[in-house]
Amino acid sequence: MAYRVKAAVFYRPHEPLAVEELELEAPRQGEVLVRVAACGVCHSDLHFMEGLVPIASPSVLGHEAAGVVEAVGHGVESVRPGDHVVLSFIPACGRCPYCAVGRPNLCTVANRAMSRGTMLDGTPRFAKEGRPVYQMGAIGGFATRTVVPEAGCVKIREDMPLDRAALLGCGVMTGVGAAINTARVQAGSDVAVVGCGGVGLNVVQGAALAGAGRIIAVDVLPHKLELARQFGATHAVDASREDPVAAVRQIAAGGVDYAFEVIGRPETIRQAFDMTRRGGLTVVVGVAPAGAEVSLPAGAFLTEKTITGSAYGGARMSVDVPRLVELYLAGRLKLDQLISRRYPLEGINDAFDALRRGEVARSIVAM
Ligand code: COD
Ligand code: ZN
Repeated sequence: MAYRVKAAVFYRPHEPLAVEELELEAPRQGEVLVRVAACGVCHSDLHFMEGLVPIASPSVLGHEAAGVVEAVGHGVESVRPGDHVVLSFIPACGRCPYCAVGRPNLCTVANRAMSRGTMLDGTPRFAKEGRPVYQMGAIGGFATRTVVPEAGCVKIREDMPLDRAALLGCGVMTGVGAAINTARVQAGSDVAVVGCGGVGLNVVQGAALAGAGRIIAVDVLPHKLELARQFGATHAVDASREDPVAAVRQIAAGGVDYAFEVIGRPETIRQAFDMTRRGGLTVVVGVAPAGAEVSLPAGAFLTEKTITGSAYGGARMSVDVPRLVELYLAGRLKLDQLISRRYPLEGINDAFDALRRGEVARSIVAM
């Protein structure tokens, strides 16, 4: 059986998304049909729309979604119709060498599906007049319904509001996870976060949850710095007015223990490295445009600095998402304050314009 759905489709860079009807195939073995409740608008979607990162086309964008299971394919055991789920854009296989060593965010099988925009078998479930339409992150969340791998579904409590749960699927997991899982920020340590957008604000709140001492927010927009304070930043540096490296080094004598880059630009990656103190850790969350390179001062390695990437906040989704839900319901994780605006699916291009102009922390598309 095929379903008719409404979805926002990417055809080529520098063009608005087309909101149109698509066919959606029923879930195959090991797959799940989900009615999407909400999908967050992330800068990574915009990277594709701006042609900075290649993606299969046509493609339904959206990788920060939550919804309700409507049907399951053969062999699906972990969820059933009616379950509330957060979707993961890395549906880890559980068997590859990365999964086996406890690093499911690096899963070979899931990352291949993610970069192709397909299910784990290499094909997408959306189609337009019989021709395949790909699914960003094996999700394609800007749609009224989608089909995802069972491993991409994380069941959550039904009293968790689905629009806020959607944010756990990317921005919150990527940001909080970078602080807690990747960096393992120590209580009392000094942290700098370069770029306080939807993901960076979550690095700030992850550092606060971990008990960091100074948390220095760096951005070029004063209202982002103001938001960062609400998420736990103790200091703010406006990089459009002063040299962020000198400012951070002055606030945290000689630099911070952990500096996070959450934009995806070679210059800001270098700034994050330079504001990291001797023996400290630089964590790169942002992904720079294809082909970009970063240069680092070779002498700095004598100071035992470490630089690492962080993919999906080092997520182990089945463990981390329920934990984040509990923190939210206990009033310890800020999600309501992240949602600056809500749009209907038809308004999705306005949501991307607002993100481009830096007006929002996060917008969500509510189906
Ligand atoms: N100095 C300081 N801050 C800056 C500068 C600068 N030179 N330039 C821009 N900023 C600020 C902006 O004002 C804004 O507040 C922030 O940086 C960026 O925030 P957003 O809201 O536009 O972007 P996010 O938070 O939605 O996304 C950031 C990512 C790093 C996740 C994204 O851009 C990215 O690199 N994605 C690729 C990585 C990826 O695919 N991850 C998996 C899915 S997210
Ligand atoms: Zn994202």
